[in-house]
Amino acid sequence: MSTDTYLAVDLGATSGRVILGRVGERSVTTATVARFANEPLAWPDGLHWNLPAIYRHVLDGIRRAVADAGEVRSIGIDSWGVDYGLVGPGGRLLGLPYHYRDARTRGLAAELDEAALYRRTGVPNQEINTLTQLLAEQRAGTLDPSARLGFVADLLAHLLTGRLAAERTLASTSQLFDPAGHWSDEAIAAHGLPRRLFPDPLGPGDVVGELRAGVVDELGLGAPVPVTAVAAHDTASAVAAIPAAGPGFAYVSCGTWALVGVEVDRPIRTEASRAAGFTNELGAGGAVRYQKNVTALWILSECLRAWSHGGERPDLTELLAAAAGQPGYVSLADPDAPELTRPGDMPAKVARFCRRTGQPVPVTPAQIVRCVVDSLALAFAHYADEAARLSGSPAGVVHLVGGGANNTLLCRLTADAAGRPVVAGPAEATALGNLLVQARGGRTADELAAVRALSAASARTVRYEPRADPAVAAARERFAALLGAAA
Ligand code: LFR
Repeated sequence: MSTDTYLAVDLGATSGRVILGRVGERSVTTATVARFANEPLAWPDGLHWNLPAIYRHVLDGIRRAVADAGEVRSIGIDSWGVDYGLVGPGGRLLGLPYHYRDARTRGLAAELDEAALYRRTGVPNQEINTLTQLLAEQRAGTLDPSARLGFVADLLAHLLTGRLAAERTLASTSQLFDPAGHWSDEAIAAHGLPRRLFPDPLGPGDVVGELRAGVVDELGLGAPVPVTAVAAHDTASAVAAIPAAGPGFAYVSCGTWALVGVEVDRPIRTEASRAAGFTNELGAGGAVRYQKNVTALWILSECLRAWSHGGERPDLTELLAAAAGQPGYVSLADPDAPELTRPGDMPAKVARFCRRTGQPVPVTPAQIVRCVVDSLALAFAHYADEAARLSGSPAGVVHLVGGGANNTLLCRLTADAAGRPVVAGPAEATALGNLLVQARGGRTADELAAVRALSAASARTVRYEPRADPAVAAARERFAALLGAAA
């Protein structure tokens, strides 16, 4: 049986990976060839991504992968959404991309006409959106009129091939793209942004180009390798690899963020949907990811950072075991309360949230972790139900993919809170989706079904059945009442 080798470059907000996939008729095996930290740079003008360092790691990863595998059929790149860099004439990079948590967008999203934007783009106002970031640059006078914009994965593809395009799943995170599949000229014009900023879109499964001669030489490759556009938004790649045989599921793609939703055929741009904060982002196979962005494991990593001493981080597995021994649903927090979405002393902020909302104040690390994990599980259940209700799609099971699938306490509590089974895994869904879209395509529903079948045949999953817990219903009500309990 023949196998083909593909390479996935998977760029996350805290780390990047280069993963080699050997794809056969009925299974896929993966091997990580490089893993590196993605550390932002706090520069005088704000928080940036260290794109040159990422590029260097990606080149080293490709070199190592080709040395290991002998031959690679294609390379696919995915990254987190919304952030972009600007490319000037001749392909010159105009500065480093900003980080979506940079403070320059504070308060700006609230000034936008959300109802009109939602009708055009299916995306509600969020400070992190590309649109908000571009408006901050426009006001600061730093938006070069000759520039074109490249989302992070598209920028890397540009550096490798010389071609700058806008992959649709990434573009759909911007609040400037019509989920029908093209840039929204109205949204762009309404904000006085230059139309030439926005490169032509292409979709999962299209070829971006071949590695340019300079890269082929530098890496000492025998021949150029094609770069394929995958579902370049990391969440879209993760959702593509959900090991489901058919429709009828909700999903949680859980890492730094959790994206909680359902897949639908066409965007839902109703007022009720806007009020509930759901986005319509594009997926592989022409699907629309109807989902809510929830701040997720980042809250726990910020807690660990605050509890670190002399560079030593406490062990998360131990903390989760201690949290599992704590009583549940004592204190709950809205993971999207503004203070919990910003860096800095997270345990104190969680405690402050509980005090402000009249709940017992968690003190020990185990109590704080329990509060966070209870709250995330309740958030996942709440938004999975909302997604099913607002879209009219049944959601019999919840597929939980991404790093959160390794968190047993979180998966178990999500099943209890949702009152339906959670199928957890694969944890490496993003890299798998990236590899499988290269191998099986990402344009049609049939290609997406083939990607999912292969993922289901290869991925390790754990099924959590909901336990009857009489405390769940009251906890769900308390959680819902906390949403929007702003400072
Ligand atoms: C997840 C993700 C989310 C996006 C956030 C910021 O990694 O891509 O989908 O909302 O990061 O880009």
